[in-house]
Amino acid sequence: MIELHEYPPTRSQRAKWALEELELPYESHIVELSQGQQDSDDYRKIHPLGVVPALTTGTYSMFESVAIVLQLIDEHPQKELAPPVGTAERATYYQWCVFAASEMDPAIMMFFDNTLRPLEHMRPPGALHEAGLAERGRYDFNIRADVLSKALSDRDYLLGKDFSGADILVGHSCFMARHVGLMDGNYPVLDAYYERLMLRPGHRRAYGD
Ligand SMILES: N[C@@H](CCC(=O)N[C@@H](CS)C(=O)NCC(=O)O)C(=O)O
Repeated sequence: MIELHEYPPTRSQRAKWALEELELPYESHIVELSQGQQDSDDYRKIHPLGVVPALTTGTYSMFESVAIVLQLIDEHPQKELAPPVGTAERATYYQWCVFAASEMDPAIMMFFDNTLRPLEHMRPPGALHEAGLAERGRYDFNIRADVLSKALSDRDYLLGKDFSGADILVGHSCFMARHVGLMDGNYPVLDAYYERLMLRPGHRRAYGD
């Protein structure tokens, strides 16, 4: 049985959304981040950084939300959530999957860590919100949101008409950005994109209505 170690609505939602899109049975284990369960010895054996998500199956255990989504999708090619390896479409797919983790998440987290993140949850303990870093996060996010808006201006999904794992990964970054107030109506193409994603039954099952 697949076991998902999660704490909605954090980045563990990516793994959950992929599991729901693929219609795979899984067991959910909530890691109570607000109570410090991520720092327990038992959880650190599953994820040495003490963050979510982590996934365990009968044959392997892994962490990193992007890697988990890519692995689950590759295990179920019949669901067609990724283009074939070696194609031009696969290149675009890889591009956006990595863009989510390496370009969008850091900007959003820099903003969140320096605005809304409760001070008692800051790392290292005692770190404070810094207005300059919040603005840097917003600035970086805006540049990336412009790039994404342009890419989505003529299509429903990142690869065109077909939904893929790239939409799960970038879609969750859009969720995070909306959640922390970085969209604020400034990116109508991205709002429309995310609202389209929200209509998917897999998204509904993962995030709730
Ligand atoms: N790169 C990792 C980031 C994971 C991560 O930082 N998760 C956050 C929630 S979004 C977490 O568990 N934070 C707990 C903490 O910092 O105590 C991934 O995408 O899986």
